[in-house]
Amino acid sequence: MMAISPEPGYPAGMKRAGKHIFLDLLHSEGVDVIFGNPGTTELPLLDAFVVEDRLRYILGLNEVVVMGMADGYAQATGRLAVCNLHAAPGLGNAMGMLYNAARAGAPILVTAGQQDMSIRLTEPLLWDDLATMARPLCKWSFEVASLAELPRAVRRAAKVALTAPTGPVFLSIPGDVLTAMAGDELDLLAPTRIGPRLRGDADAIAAAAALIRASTAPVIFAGDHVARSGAHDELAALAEAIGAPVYLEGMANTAAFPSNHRLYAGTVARMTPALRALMEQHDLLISIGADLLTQSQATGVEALAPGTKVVHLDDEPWQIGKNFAATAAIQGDARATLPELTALVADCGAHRSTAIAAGLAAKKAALFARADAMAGDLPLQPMPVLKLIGELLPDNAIVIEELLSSGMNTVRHLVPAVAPDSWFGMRGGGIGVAIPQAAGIQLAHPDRPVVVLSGDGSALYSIAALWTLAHYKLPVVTVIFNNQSYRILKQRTRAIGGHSAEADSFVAMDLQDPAIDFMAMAKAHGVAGVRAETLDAVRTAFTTALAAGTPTLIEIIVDREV
Ligand SMILES: Cc1ncc(C[n+]2csc(CCOP(=O)(O)OP(=O)(O)O)c2C)c(N)n1
Ligand SMILES: [Mg+2]
Repeated sequence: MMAISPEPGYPAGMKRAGKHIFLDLLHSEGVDVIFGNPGTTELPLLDAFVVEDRLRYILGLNEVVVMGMADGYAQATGRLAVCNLHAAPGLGNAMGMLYNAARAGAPILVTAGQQDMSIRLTEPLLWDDLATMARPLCKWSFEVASLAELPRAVRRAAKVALTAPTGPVFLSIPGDVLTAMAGDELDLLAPTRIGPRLRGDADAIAAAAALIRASTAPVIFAGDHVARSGAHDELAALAEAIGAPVYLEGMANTAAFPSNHRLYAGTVARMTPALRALMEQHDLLISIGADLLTQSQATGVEALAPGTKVVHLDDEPWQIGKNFAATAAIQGDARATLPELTALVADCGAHRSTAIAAGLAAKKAALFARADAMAGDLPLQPMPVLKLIGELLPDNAIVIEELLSSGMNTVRHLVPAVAPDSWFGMRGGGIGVAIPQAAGIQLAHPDRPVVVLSGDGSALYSIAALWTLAHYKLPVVTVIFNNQSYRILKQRTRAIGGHSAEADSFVAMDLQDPAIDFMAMAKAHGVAGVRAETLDAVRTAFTTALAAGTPTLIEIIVDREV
């Protein structure tokens, strides 16, 4: 039994308040930071922080920022991240970012203060049924009715968030749970961690090997699970052995395969006609933890031809065969399972690898040549800017990407994404997550350069995160590609071929009149601001910002033509 330690400053044997017990529980679950934005229902917790020296409270100026920070921290560490929101409106504000975190499988314990149980029935201000609000986006959602329930609820929440498929969980914590007192009669219980290295079923692996050996043109799609599992080497060994290009899944979030590997083929298209064209060139799709196949818009075209055979390995059974029948279906951890598969296929396609790599190298060279050809253009084109940033980026940097039209499927060639924990971006598609995530990631990795690549429109959803960077001295370099528009929406509107395409006119997609003053925005939040309109200026601004040790916002003026 874990005994209750005395409240700081009080003699042993005294009863201890729920607010301290809550922090004891989190500390013993390995938590060292809570991201939050406080209100009346959370005041007991904030009061506890006055004498708390094991955990830090990191303030975000709204719940979009708070939830995004927790998401970044959770994804960058793989450990439990905790955030604390303010009752129903705070949880409501956080929902978009909670959606992103859920899609990314980020292990987060989302908590919200709740009105006291004693007045719950009267429907007080800020009250609502929080557990029901959070439930669709969380693996488990529960309202803690008493201090007696708190230890078991926190233990279960942490275990559920961290067990594959990892993801957010929610606890509603009424104020009177935090102010109630308990003594040694309350057992704080202990953490449970389920070992993640589940090895796939031997028969399913043998079935997958047989399909691969019979294939003449296999293709591999790699997803977040590969990065989380740390299975780069194991996947590279498989790809070389079977002679297959490796694509990242459509809404590629992590560096699921090292971009400097000779079989790295970039991200797959998000639109199904392009995806279908790619799949016509292959007779077997091998998905290693990829989301098959996220569509960003209905096109009426199926991504896979009928009868395409699929080998599907994932730690998440829900994903396996979800939309496309898995001919061989393996539930397991990639790093633990791939070596057995690679051994069984015995270099069956290794003879193809060099030719495939040569083809990919030629495509990559052509892309770099295209970027070089645009190097003299003004206003700047995104491609030469990205190529330059890629050249200047330190090896141990972490990139958080939310570029939309400035990035698409070129950014992950032009800016290297090598280590499995070196890149995060846009899993859920809800924009405004990048700068908050960067704050969480920089807190998790204080010694690594952290760089945000964001569109102007996206940055504005959560620009208040700049203040958190300044306040906690987090030296994130925030690079904003400013085209004064929602350019990707213009491209998509034009593609549907209606009045916009005909008249070259777009409603509600220009961020002008007035233009957003990003330099004033930086100054207002206490971070350094630099505007760059040429490649030379980008070079100077980026190298200076990396060396500064304090946060910088770099605004790059890029072409706004659609
Ligand atoms: C929370 C949320 N609101 C709205 C959207 C719709 N949306 C997708 S991209 C986009 C515009 C992005 O603009 P910007 O970041 O400037 O990139 P650009 O398209 O100009 O390259 C919008 C509004 C979204 N994905 N998520
Ligand atoms: Mg824009």
